[in-house]
Amino acid sequence: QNDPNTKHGRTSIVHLFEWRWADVAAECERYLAPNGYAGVQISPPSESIVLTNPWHPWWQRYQPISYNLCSRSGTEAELRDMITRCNNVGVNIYVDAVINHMCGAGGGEGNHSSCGTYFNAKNKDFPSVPYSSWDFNDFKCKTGNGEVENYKDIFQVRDCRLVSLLDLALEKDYVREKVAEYLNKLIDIGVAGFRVDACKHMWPGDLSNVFGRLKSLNTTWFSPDTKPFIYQEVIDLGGEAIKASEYFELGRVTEFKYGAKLGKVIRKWDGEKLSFLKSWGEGWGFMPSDKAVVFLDNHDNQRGHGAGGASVLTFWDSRIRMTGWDLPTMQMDPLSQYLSNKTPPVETTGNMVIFRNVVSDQPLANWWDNGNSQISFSRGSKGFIVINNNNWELNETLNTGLPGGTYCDVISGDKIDSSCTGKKISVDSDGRATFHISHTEEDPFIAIHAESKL
Ligand code: AAO
Repeated sequence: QNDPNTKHGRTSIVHLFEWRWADVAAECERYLAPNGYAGVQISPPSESIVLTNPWHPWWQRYQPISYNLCSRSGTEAELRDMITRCNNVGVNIYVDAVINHMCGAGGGEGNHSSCGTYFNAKNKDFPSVPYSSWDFNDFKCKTGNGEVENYKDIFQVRDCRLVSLLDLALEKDYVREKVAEYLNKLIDIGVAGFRVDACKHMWPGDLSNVFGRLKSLNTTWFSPDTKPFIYQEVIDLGGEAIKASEYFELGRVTEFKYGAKLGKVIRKWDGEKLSFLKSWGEGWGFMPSDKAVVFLDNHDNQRGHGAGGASVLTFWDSRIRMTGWDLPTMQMDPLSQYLSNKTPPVETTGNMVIFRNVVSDQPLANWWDNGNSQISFSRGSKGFIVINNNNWELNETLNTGLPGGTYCDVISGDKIDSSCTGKKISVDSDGRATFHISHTEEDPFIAIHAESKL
């Protein structure tokens, strides 16, 4: 369950937040597969509440009212078609699974759900699953208002309501089975795994039981006995009672420190410098690499929800974010905030996703820095990157670790057949090349790799 089950040596996934299934399918075919993307995290496909104040907010998707595969992203038929088409071009689908809770306690009664299914939040009645008041945790929660009030108390966090969301009793065999049925249906349709929402609010033992009920992946696209990839959303920035490490046995965990710390380095807060990245990795207090899913920002902290703090780089910081240069495992879709329920345009990034695939089996080598915020390094003999985050020019002759030849910089342009639409970098037979990067450039960095050789 730690293995993302990616295909063709691909290594990055993208979150197409709030995209419609039909658009995800088209994106897999026209852009993601040709550009080496391993997979897509999709918004929750389960039927959700429909809110009107504010009008249809993105977060209504995190309030299930049934496990019907019928959401604002599309119907079950559209979901199935998308999963098939993405799998057919080698792009995996990971489902954002909301299993900690149903809708908010104040969600009302009626058919105001994405497919018109009846529910009654006050009575905790969700007849389409069915769940009734017996299936919720309120009897266990000890806080006065039934809410999580204090993140230092592990019992509150797991037994009480997260922001008033009706908290499912995952200790019950019946609830475990209903959740597993939902996930297994998605496995049968062909998904590769799950981003499991709000895991901090569920007991690891309960999750272990639910995950133990999951089937192997669909053998149309995956080898027999392949387990679904599990990555658990646990926000652990330190200072709370619940640790990410409690969930390592069950699968991988989202590493929120990664984006928070990298944001500080790029923004040069607290005296941070790019040169400090020489030791970037577990030494910075991150979880073990083989347990982590790393990313710069997520749908919450882009929008002032969740956690990560002001340092997190989002699409609002396009120049300093330098999309992809740090080789994230997951990138966020920058456009989605405005585009829910609309067809998105083709994106033009992705060269760094290919870079990451090309260098993925290569170690960090040839590190250079100016003692400040100009750095360069290679990944073995397959890729090289130079970054200028200082307020002055970079003019250096550097060891690239690459075989001699002329390379196309994939930041300023693309290699098309044997020509380059961006800067050309000439590497000597001894692996050295001269770089000029002005601090006023739009993207003050250069990246070349084995497949961008001309
Ligand atoms: C909405 C309304 C609510 C309403 C509710 C029900 O906003 O007012 O009561 O409906 O009617 C999303 C939205 C929510 C929305 C919900 C349901 O973000 O606003 O509620 O849908 O529609 C915690 C959880 C974490 C969760 C995060 C948002 O632990 O799991 O809150 N993320 C996921 C999803 C998210 C979704 C849900 C869960 C629910 O990604 O999109 O909610 O399905 C601390 C804790 C964190 C905690 C944060 C925020 O963070 O560590 O565990 O996240 O607080 O409460 C420093 C600390 C840092 C701390 C932070 C903030 O940085 O270092 O640890 O300060 O205090």
